[in-house]
Amino acid sequence: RQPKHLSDYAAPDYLIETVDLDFHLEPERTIVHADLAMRPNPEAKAARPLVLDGEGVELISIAVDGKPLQPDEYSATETGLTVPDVPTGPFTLSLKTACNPEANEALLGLYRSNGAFCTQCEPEGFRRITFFLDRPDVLATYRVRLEADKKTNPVLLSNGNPVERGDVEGTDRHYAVWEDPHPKPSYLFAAVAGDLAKISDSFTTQSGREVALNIYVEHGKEDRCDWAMESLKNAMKWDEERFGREYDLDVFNIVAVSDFNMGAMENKGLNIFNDKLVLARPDTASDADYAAIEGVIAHEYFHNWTGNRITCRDWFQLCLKEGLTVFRDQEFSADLRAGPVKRILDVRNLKSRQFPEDSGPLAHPVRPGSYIEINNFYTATVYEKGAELCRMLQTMLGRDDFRKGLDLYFERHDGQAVTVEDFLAALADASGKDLSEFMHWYNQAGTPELACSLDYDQQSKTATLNVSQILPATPGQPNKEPMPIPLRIGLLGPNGDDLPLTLEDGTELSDGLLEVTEREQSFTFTGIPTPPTPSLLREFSAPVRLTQTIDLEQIEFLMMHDSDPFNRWQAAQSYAAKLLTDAARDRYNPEPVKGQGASRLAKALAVTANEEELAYAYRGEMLKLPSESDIARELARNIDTDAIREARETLRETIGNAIHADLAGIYEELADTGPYSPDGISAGKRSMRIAALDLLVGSGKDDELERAAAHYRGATNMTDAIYSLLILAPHDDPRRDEAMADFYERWKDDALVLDKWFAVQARSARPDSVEIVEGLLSHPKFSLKNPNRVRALIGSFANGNPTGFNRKDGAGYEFLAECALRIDKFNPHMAARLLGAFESWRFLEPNREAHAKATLEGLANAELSTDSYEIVSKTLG
Ligand code: B3K
Ligand code: ZN
Repeated sequence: RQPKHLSDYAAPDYLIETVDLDFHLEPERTIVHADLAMRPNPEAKAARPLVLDGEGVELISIAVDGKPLQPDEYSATETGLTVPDVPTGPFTLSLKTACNPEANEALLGLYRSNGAFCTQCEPEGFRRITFFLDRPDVLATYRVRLEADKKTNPVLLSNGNPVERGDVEGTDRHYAVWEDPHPKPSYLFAAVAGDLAKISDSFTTQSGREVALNIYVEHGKEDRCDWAMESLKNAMKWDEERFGREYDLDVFNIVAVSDFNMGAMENKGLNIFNDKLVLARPDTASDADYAAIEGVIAHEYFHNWTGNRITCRDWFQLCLKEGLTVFRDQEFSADLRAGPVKRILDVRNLKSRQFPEDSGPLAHPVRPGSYIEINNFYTATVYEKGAELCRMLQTMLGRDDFRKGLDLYFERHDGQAVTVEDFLAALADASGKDLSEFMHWYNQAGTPELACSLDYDQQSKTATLNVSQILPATPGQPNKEPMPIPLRIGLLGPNGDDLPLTLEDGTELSDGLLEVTEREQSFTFTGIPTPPTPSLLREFSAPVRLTQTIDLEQIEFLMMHDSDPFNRWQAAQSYAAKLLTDAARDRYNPEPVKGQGASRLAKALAVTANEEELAYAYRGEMLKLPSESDIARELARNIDTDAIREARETLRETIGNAIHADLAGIYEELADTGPYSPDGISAGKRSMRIAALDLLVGSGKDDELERAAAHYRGATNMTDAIYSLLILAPHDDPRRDEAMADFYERWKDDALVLDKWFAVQARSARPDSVEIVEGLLSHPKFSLKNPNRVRALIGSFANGNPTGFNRKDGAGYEFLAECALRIDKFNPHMAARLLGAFESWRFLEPNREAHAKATLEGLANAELSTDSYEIVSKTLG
């Protein structure tokens, strides 16, 4: 349980040039022969013993250059293999090992999902397959032979291109050989064997390479693959056009499995997916599912260049591939769909998942300086904040220079394992911009606060924007250096138009982009005839918390006029958040969410919702109130989740009644969306209509609850079905029970859809939520062993039901702790993830805080895996 430190990085003592693997696949005892062509690393200091990583691997035999080693010539343990004496030049290490896929419930290394063999190696799973230098800076080419029973495993897949296949004479077995010409680290290794169905297509790259595309799924799911295939082809084309990146093998295979710890994995030429992120049919997947599939298919594909061709030197550099690849998939989705709406969704996601992490006990830099268990660092900070850093770089360099910088990065480092410094050096060299200060963004944790105020001077007709950056202390980092912050702004004149921005020195800011570099800085704009309304942090140009002296009237003005769609939406959110926090602070006070401010907000929302030039999806976002966790974050301290909910429900009621006619009009007008299509416009209509329905039901009128019930009954696609079910779920009403039962009956044998049924109940805010969720643990369809089901029930409860999880009596905390302890015994990775839900416990009101603390202390005294130990001990602080 000792932390590892970035500052201790040392190059590997040995290198592996080629890897030859031969798998004899058997569910309970798989034998692996590995021939590793090795040599001492010329960059390493002195000759040292060869130490390979291993975890739970049984060593059967070992030889060096064909000569078997005697037991006193090596030592094999639970955690590795040491050979004190190896040749000083190149040599071949041959290993014969065994592992048990069937018993592998951690789902790392080689395991079984629904009767198929599959693998998950990132970050350190390969060492569960054989002994190896299981670190990302050891790159080798692989040749893999898979042999298995032919009847139960007609499909045999690994990385790279297929080179040979045939029957093993005189047996029921067959084999396939795969070769991957691109050197890769072990974490990108993958193998799959099983009885799977496939759908195929092809793609011709810009240079004319014909690539065979296959998606493998469990039998019976072939009719749910079209969207993933279309998304893949779109991603391949987009990466050529936007970043000049072409695919580099003859085949690209995707396999969807039902037991998977996370979303998907970018193994070279053989992406393995959680089936949730592949399978979609209009009646089984919602618009959000379709969008997620599109985004993740693209994300994993984009890794082929950002992650695979150029990989990370060590796991501290994880953001190098993840932040950049998330940025790329965000840009892809924004280009395919309404861009501003995608930005809104991404920022909302960042604020709801990354901001709390960055302000809590688990805060860490985008490039962490230390970790105990690297699996705990696949975080919103590394991914989503990491993506924001790439976005800021693009903003500051401009799109063209950013592209040039990436081109140089690919040219310089293809085939290498590199660092964040290498990435920034390429961008700096290509653009001529000094990026040395930007490194602080990677090394300093915490969300900067950008405190802004605008002074207007009537005499000189100037407006001065005063900015200070406040860098909060985070664990282990009390003091911080100022960072370069791209701040995009506009100043609105009295009619709502943007005023020209001229700085004192005469510089015209055509794009409104300022660069804040100091702790305190002022920018003076000349020729401003009357006091302007500032629109700051347009497009959310930096991942900061903006605070400014601005009154409700100005916010309302921005809500009506801001030419920046992001800030226009942000204004509506800020307005609502102000009312909601005023109502929920200290003790619940209904005035702000019932009074004049609330009616003004309602009217402004109605105006925007009726603006036909705006995209449906955008208007839908406008109609969504800040979530309960958004409000909690705004309050920042002394959080009472019941008061927050009451405030939000009251505002929903006020708005639902105040603009009832507008909402009902929208609802009716958008009734006919035609046959289902996942495209942005159709999805936008559904989203806007459901947002209107949500507010209508919020009005509290029985007619409106009936409307929601009818919506459910009339649904012809999963989007309409699941959102109306969500709206009905908290109500004590026979129509709710009916809908819930109907959904169950219809989908009880479809795992992915049934997950939604579990999730809806887990998320629904009711006084008895804890008991409901506890009861569902014993439902015959529930299993702790399937990660999707665990996330659907336990994860949705802990992260999507703030009042239930934070119930006053502490029962929600106890429930989560018990579940996590049970799961920790066999899948530590999953358990540690769930425990992340405690990250904001210190901001709760004293009574809840005490309950959470007691639960965490109980956990700390239990027997925990390293994964969970790291989360619990750091959370307690
Ligand atoms: N690189 C994988 C994540 C691996 C997570 C390991 N705990 C998927 C992705 O980010 O694309
Ligand atoms: Zn990724």
